[in-house]
Amino acid sequence: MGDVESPAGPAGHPRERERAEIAPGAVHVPGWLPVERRRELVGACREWARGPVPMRRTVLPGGGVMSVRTVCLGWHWQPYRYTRTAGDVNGARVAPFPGLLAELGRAALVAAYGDGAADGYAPDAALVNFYDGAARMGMHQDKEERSGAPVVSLSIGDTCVFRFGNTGSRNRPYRDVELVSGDLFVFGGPSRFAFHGVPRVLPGTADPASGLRSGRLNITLRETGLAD
Ligand code: MD3
Ligand code: FE
Repeated sequence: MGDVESPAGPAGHPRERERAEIAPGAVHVPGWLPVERRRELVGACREWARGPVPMRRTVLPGGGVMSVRTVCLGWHWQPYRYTRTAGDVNGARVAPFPGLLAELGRAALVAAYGDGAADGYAPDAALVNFYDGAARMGMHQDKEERSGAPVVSLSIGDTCVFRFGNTGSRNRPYRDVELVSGDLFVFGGPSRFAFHGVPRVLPGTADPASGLRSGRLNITLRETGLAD
């Protein structure tokens, strides 16, 4: 330690693990979630995973099964729409959207974009994704929402490689960014409808203090723009 580095980092190399705008409207805030909040969220996710709609692997219309396990809150997502009941799982009504996640989502927007960014932001759906060491998520867009509001993403547990692409196709150009336990990523503005995916998880990289021994949790908060 000792020497003060320039914002660009030593010898002009970009420093990692600092707030970064990856593309217009796409802001990465490393380590945003305090370890205590990570622990709380891991505990809450364990409860949410039990039901009323249990966490499961989503079956795609072509018969494929996702490797990621998912449970939804507020609205149930199934390919490719939101419903209040999980007709593709057990028919139960999805759990209500927790007030604590709405507050967390607003705080996340302020952290990413600054004061005032959360005015009027009212996320009403959460997808909780669990990745074991072999799980992946292919390049896709999230476009079932009827709202252009930003999507908030929180990562806990094992580090993953997150691939952030463009709005035109699932192919290049894209950027690969490591998402580490505690990281926040917000996708708004022109980035809201960009293709993105998770090509791999890096097993053994979780911070045990967060309460996950292995695997990765990702919580995304969305405004669906839907009403009952
Ligand atoms: C960019 N989840 O749940 S989080 C998803 O890590 C999803 O589990 C991934 O993609 C995960 O749909 C990536 C980052 C993310 C989430 C939603 C987005 C990026 C996004 C919506 C629009 C643009
Ligand atoms: Fe997505």
